[in-house]
Amino acid sequence: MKTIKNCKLLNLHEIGDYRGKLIALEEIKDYPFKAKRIYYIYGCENNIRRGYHSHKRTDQLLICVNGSCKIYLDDGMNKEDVLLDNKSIGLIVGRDVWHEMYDFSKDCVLLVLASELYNESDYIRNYEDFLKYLRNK
Ligand code: T46
Repeated sequence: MKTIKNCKLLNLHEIGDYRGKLIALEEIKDYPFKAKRIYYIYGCENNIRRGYHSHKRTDQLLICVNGSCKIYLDDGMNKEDVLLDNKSIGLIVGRDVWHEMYDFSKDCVLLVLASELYNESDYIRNYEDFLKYLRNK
């Protein structure tokens, strides 16, 4: 993965034995914030695109716990598309990163751990406003 500000891929520690696998996520230790909120996205058609926003204060960990999808990231300078198709890989999408989710497989379940409670005023949903916000920071 190229350098996108506030973003990185995490290898999540798998605990496996003959019964199957388990991944445990402890705040700070396994991902770099405390999660106040968890949500998941599923039932998405392959041709839809979600997201189209950045966050002012919220940091998030995205894990595709079933199926696959792609995440488009843009920090105002660099842009990258990341494929999530592995339950033991997490993607940190920090604040100030424009992101879009697309190319969902039918069975995709995208789990998200978020550092803040839901607050619509934390979203920037217009791309020009996003660039302006970054310039004025
Ligand atoms: C993000 C990406 C990865 C709530 O009421 N509570 C919540 O916690 C969330 C996440 C959403 N909502 C409401 C707000 C909207 O009326 O659910 C509706 C759909 O949300 P949105 O259009 O923002 O969904 P996505 O898939 O475009 O974006 C979501 C998250 O909102 C966003 O923070 O980073 O997933």
